[in-house]
Parts: sequence; structure tokens; C-alpha cells
Amino acid sequence: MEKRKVALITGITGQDGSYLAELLLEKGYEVHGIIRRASTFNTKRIDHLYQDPHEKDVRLFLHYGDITDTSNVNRLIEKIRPDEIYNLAAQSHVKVSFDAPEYTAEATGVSTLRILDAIRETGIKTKFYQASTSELFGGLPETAPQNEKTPFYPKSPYGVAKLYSYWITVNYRESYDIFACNGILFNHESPRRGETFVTRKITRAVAAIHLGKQDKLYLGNLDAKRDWGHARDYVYGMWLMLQQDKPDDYVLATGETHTVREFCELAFAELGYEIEWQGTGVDEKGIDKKTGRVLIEVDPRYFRPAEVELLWGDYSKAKKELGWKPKVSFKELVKEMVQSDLEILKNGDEYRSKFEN
Ligand code: NDP
Ligand code: GDR
Repeated sequence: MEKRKVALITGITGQDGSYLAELLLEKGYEVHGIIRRASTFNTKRIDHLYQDPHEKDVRLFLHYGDITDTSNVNRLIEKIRPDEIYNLAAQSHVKVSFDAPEYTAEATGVSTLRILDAIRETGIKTKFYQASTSELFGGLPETAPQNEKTPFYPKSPYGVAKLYSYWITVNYRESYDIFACNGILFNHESPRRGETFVTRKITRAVAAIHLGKQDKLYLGNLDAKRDWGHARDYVYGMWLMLQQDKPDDYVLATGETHTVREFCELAFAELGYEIEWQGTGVDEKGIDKKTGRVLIEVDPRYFRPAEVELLWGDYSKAKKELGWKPKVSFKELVKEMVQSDLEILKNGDEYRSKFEN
């Protein structure tokens, strides 16, 4: 009988971690995840995967830890001896990285070295996936569409920390013959997306405004362009990278780009609103064409000290070598997110922080 594969996921409680855990459990893996101790519950996205530890054949195990804690990371890797490690944990919010640059460097940058060095020290034969990002490119319009050969030019402490992670992954692959891959993933969203990323912020607001629970939506840069796909498609791509004979780096994207403005229009249209834009710059407003009510306003507090204007990915290498392509269209993604937020808010059980941004 073939030995069951063992995977370790850092960031298992995040959007991608939850979809990846689902995928690997479906594929028969034993899945281990690192979770942080928090003063509130943080396992909401994986609660549906819970298995009673008293039952037989439990395949999901959670371990307390933190990727900034070297001895904790070393001990877990030594104990679990995974066949595959997916490093998804990070301080992943670009805007927050300007407020907490040093912590971001530690969690999003140096922690990748911690894991790679634990692999080197223990000599465990494992495959390593690094959650690299299109933020590495910095979104210079002249470089679009961006692929694996596009020069990097990160525009935030987050992007710079991820740049370190990207290169240390390549360096450990070349220096120590570790099977290590960078997935350079463009933005991917879902109903499980964190509430302070722009897509989820919009879809929650659309649902809340529709139900009379919110007055209007405040946003920053409406003209930023992103290549938005569905997280479920992208975690499948991560897994494919580790199933190849040789380690390599791959872009995953949809090959389409849309503005924040377009995302708003489509999301509101899902519940029957037609947005008309009036004014310019910080005075621009999104108005409900039927009633004249202001639904969207610009708030400069959401502007970033440096902005990534245009991300647009070229995933032809992944298509050719991995046979990967995205399945969910932009329209389907927006629809799924709005409908999910509508359901959540209708049930009235979703906690909404007064401090959310
Ligand atoms: P999320 O922000 O949803 O999840 C991040 C995860 O990392 C959470 O599980 C979080 O735990 C965990 N984490 C954060 N800091 C630490 C720490 N110090 N120790 C242990 N765990 C920690 O991100 P996504 O799921 O969206 O993204 C996954 C990865 O992919 C990230 O590295 C992100 O930067 C990268 N990426 C994401 C893209 C996207 O569009 N989603 C695109 C390209 C790259 P907790 O739940 O306790 O906060
Ligand atoms: P991003 O995602 O920075 O691309 O990073 P985010 O959704 O935060 O921003 C996308 C674009 O929307 C603009 N924007 C706003 N963003 C937020 N969060 N809130 C607002 O109110 C708002 N208004 C306009 C932003 O300026 C930006 O241009 C995500 C993260 O998942 C990273 O971890 C990942 O690496 C990249 O995607 C690829």
C-alpha cells in the first residue's frame, strides 16, 4: 500500500490555507496546520473540516505556533516530517505593511528563511511551496502583462519582504538542492477573502447597503487595476507545482485585468443597482442611477504611500507546463461573493467590526 502523503500548511486559517486544506484532505493527505493563539477564535474558515480527535482515521491536525518563532518552526518540521510544505502564512495586507513594516519584514520575509533553513538542518526530503505574489512586479504599466521574466520592482514593505522570500527560495533550491517552488500568484478572491481586502470590502458593503445595514461605501483608489481570479483555482495550481519532476517558479493569473471601479459596478449590479460616477479625484462619487442616492465615496485614508497601478498576468508557462488554467470567470467570482455576503448578512450572524477599513 502506498504511504499516505503528509502536508504542512502555514497560514491554514487564511483564505488560501482553508481551500488548500480542503483539496489535500480530498486527495487523501494527512494535513497539519500551524495556528496562532488569538484572544478570539480564528479557525472560522476551517471549522467545517474539523475532525473529532477521538474518532479513527483523523487526518487534520492543528499545532499552535508562529512562523516568527524559530524553535517552534524547527520542532514542528522535525516532528511532522512532511512530504510537502506550503508556506502561506504572512502579514498579507499591503496597506498594513506601511504601518507595520518591520513586523512584515519578519513574518512575510525572514520567516521563509526560517522554514527553508529548518528543511536544510533536518535534512528532511520535503517539497516546499512559497506564496510569492504579483506585488513583486510593482505594476508598472510598461511591463504588463507580467510573467516569470518580468523584472521585479516592489512598491510596499510587503512587496519587498516577499521579494526576499522569493530569492531565498530560489537560493536554497540552487544551493542545497531543495525542491522549492515560487508560485507568483496574482490576486485571488472568494467568499472567504479577508474583509479588509477591496473585493470583500465591496461585496460586504453591497449586501449591507441592500439590507439597510450600511449607509455607503468608502474606498481609496478606484482606478487601480487587478487581475482577479478565484482562490479555489489557485490552490490547485499550488499543488500542481509540487507534483512536477523538477522545481520551478510559475505565474498564476487569469490574463484579464479590471479596475476597482468595474468591480464596484458589477457587484452593485448583482443586486439591481446601476452605478453612475460623478465628480473627479477625491470628490468622485458612485451614485445609484435610479434614486440619486450616493452609494460610494472616496476617502483618501485608503490611499497608499505608493500604489501598484496595474497588475495583469500572463500565465502561459503554467498553462503549458502544469496544464493549469483558471475556471471561474470575473463575473462568476463577483456574483458568488455578493450572494455569499447577502446570505451571511441575512442570517444576521456575521460580526462586523466598527473599526474595519
Ligand atoms: P490571509 O491573510 O487570508 O491568511 C494569512 C494566514 O497567515 C492566516 O492563516 C494567518 O493567521 C497566518 N499568519 C499571519 N502571520 C502569521 C504568523 N506570524 N505566524 C503564523 N501564522 C501567521 O492570506 P491569503 O490566504 O489571502 O494568502 C495566502 C498567502 O499567499 C499569503 O502569504 C499572501 O501574502 C500570499 N498571496 C496572496 C494572494 C491573494 O490574492 N490572496 C496573492 C499572492 C500571494 P491568522 O488567521 O491567525 O491571522
Ligand atoms: P492588494 O489587495 O493590495 O492587491 O494585495 P487589496 O484588495 O487590498 O487592494 C487592491 C487594490 O484596491 C485598491 N483599493 C483599496 N484596497 C483596500 N484594501 N481597501 C480600500 O478601501 C481600497 N480602495 C481602493 C488598493 O489601493 C489596491 O490598488 C492583495 C493581497 O492579497 C496580497 O497579499 C497579495 O500579494 C496581492 O493581492 C497579490
